Amino acid sequence: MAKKHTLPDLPYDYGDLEPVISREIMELHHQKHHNAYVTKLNEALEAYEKAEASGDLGAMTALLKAIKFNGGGHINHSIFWTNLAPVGKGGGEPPTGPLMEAIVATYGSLEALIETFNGKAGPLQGSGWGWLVKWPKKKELGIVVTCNQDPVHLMGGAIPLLGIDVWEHAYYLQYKNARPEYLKNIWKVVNWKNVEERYNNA
Ligand code: MN3
Repeated sequence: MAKKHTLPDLPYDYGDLEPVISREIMELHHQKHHNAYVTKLNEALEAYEKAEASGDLGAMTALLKAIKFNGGGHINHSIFWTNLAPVGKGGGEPPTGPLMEAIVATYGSLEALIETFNGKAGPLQGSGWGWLVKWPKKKELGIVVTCNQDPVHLMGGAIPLLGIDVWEHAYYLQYKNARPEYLKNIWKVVNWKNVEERYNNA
């Protein structure tokens, strides 16, 4: 029996990221969107297990797309929630230590990193994510965008440090079509301590 995946609790309350992200967005995003990825992932994995048991290769291959999309959605949102923190509880407090040194070495400053990141994630066509990653071999930082719910590790084994959801469901109720405004504000609630932990463990 395949392991059932479950919706993780948020490490803060739904309204705690206000005014940067509204309670309404956080509730819908976590309870409806992320929850749907988890439910559909479990359904697809169960169907895959049945298809595998009967040796139905056609059915197995047909399920891979759903596993990638919903599994990616579960992976990405599970990272995203921990990448954020309320103001006064770490949100927006700049990184320190080896991560900050790597940011300065690669981008010159935190402000320059943010500018580069927003310059890539802002114009992304359709739905997707912006990512700060660590490349596995050179151990350098990088900024990439992914489409839909593709998990970022599929890009050459990139190790996700910080993911910003730029699907419209992440901002539309509050920012309407102004994705750049959402991207300008989101840094006020980025939990750099969490990004640092991911960097140090990568
Ligand atoms: Mn989302």
